[in-house]
Amino acid sequence: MGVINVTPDSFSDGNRYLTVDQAVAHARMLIDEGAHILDIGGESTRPGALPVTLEEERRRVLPVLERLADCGVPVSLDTQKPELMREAIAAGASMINDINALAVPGALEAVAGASAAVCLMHKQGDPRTMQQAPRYGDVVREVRDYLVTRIDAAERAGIRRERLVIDPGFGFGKTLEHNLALLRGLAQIAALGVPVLAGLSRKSMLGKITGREPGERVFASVAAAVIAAEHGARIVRAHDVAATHDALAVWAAVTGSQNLNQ
Ligand code: 7PJ
Repeated sequence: MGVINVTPDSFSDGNRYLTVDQAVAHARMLIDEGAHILDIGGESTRPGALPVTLEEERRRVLPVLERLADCGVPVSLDTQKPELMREAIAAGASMINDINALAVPGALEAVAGASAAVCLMHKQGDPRTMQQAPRYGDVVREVRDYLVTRIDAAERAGIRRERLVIDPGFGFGKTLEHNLALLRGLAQIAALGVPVLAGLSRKSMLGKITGREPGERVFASVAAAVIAAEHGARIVRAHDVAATHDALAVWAAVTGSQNLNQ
């Protein structure tokens, strides 16, 4: 899954894909590099980020989504806003990627009647404050239990399990130790039987390990992607698609997993 941020304040590539033309060009490059899914985001969720209004987020993402509706790969929208989920699906989005796991009032209903896939992500707290003092007893168990409650909520709302993807939400209210425990224990989450998405690309946990700035975390991100795949992730969210694709192609060849080019 290749990431396209249409935000002026994203930590890793903020400001670089601001115009619709630039975002679309970047998307086409990511497809050429081997992305099988594109994830478009118009609201930064990095630690400390401030929310954006519905109007502003709509203005950022809908024109990009419309231009990419026939790009040849499924397009996901990273949003927390039920109104925008509906509009994005109408504009051709194949997946809603919600860091709130459809817990905001109206979100379950916004996607229930459609056929789009949904990514349910775990987070603790909200992006403004989530990194201040994350606390868990057993992080893997708590994240897994939360995802089970959100899978149940989605199914009760009429969203079939086949439409769901789950995500432990690396970096969303987690210390480095929490993130490492989740990566080590990812197979316990994959054992729920719903495909797991892992988003580790350029994240600050990799900065803590390597001492590098976001733009210099490609090698660390690739390593993390392969480890995530090895522990059961089925979708890897990545900024550096070419590097990640090749690394996963090697992993797939070794493990006999489905050829990434098919
Ligand atoms: C994630 C995300 C993630 C899912 C972001 C960043 C911060 N969606 N959106 N999982 N991260 N599902 O790109 O580092 O980990 S925004």
